[in-house]
Amino acid sequence: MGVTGKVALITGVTGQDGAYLARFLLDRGYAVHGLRPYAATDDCERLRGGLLDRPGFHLHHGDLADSGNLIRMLQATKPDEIYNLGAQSHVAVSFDVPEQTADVNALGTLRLLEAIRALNMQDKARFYQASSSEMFGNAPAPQDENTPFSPCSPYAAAKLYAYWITRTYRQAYGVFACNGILFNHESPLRGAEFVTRKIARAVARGESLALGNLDACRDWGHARDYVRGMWMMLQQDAPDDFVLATGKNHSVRDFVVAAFAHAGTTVTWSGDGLAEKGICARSGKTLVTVDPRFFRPAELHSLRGNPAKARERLGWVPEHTFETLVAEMVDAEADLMRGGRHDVLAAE
Ligand code: NAP
Ligand code: G4F
Repeated sequence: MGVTGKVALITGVTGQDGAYLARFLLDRGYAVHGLRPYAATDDCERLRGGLLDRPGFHLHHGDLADSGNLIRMLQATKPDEIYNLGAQSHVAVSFDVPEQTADVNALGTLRLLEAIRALNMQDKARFYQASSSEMFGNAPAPQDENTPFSPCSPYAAAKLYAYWITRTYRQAYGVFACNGILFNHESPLRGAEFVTRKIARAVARGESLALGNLDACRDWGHARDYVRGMWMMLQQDAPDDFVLATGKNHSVRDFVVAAFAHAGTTVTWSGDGLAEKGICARSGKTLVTVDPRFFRPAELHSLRGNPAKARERLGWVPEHTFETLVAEMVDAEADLMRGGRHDVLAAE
């Protein structure tokens, strides 16, 4: 038991947000139990550099596809706060594995909520659901808590089920359950197949990049700010749903330009569509090409959130900007190249 006397359970603790949230809660005196699905290869990279050995941190095998396991984990850990971050979180991959995505992201959430109900824990355990701005689909920006949902990927459809079942258990059974509708948030711990990390890595290594849709716009914030917002939601007097976003968006092309600029390279663009190229202004070398393999069967063109409710009700304000995020990601990749590590315990 930590100094606060509180216990948290995090599904998906080995992911980007899981690592930042575990650190955030441990710093506040929580005992943290993290669930990770079994993996044949090393899945604890993000937890190294201090978290794994930290007193109060406990790692368990746990899977959102296994109801019995979830029930036993709740019984064993008796959490005050449950953060359901576990998911198949890659939108493009969800078109390849839609059934598995639905099983984990949608039914997994139901299984966890049912476990709370079956154990009669609704008066003790508060529940956070990792909902997503993907649920808005191509609804016009800015999107907020009142924007109608219009999912356009198997990932978003599964997350929408999880969003509604979370609200249902709040209304029907009195679970203190909150949806955080989070816009894209990144960090040096972002998975390597997401576009920001892919760009940062190529820039730091001096490699050329093949990308998909350069025009897509996202509201990119920093994961460190967003895990703080998750926690704030569960400290309120009453459960509710909140958008977390920066309120500004940029295109993938903007991210490329900013990342190269941070490394001292100016990119100019030539050509259209599949023939578009990003070129080094100084050397004329091709740095970026467009590869249709990275296009999606359905694309979400522009996300930009309105975080007014979170600002007014939670007092949540992001501390990182687009520019500091890009710089941190490129610098972290450069450190990695020199033999350093992405460290969740790194200075804030
Ligand atoms: P992430 O890095 O992909 O982490 C997801 C975690 O879920 C990983 O630890 C993964 O483990 C785990 N997981 C996968 N299948 C599981 C299963 N069957 N049972 C239990 N855990 C499972 O994602 P993230 O960026 O940290 O995002 C955290 C959550 O927020 C996700 O639910 C995501 O969909 C949601 N979200 C993210 C963003 C964002 O911009 N980052 C925005 C909105 C919502 P393995 O790695 O071992 O598979
Ligand atoms: O980095 P992405 O793969 O993130 P995406 O699809 O926006 O999803 C992330 O944010 C969601 C919140 O809105 C989360 F719910 C979800 O779990 C995940 O964390 O792609 C961002 C944009 C897309 O429009 C994509 O088409 O970048 C475009 N893109 C262009 N080239 C690319 C690439 N995306 C990837 N992954 N790889 C490319 O080469």
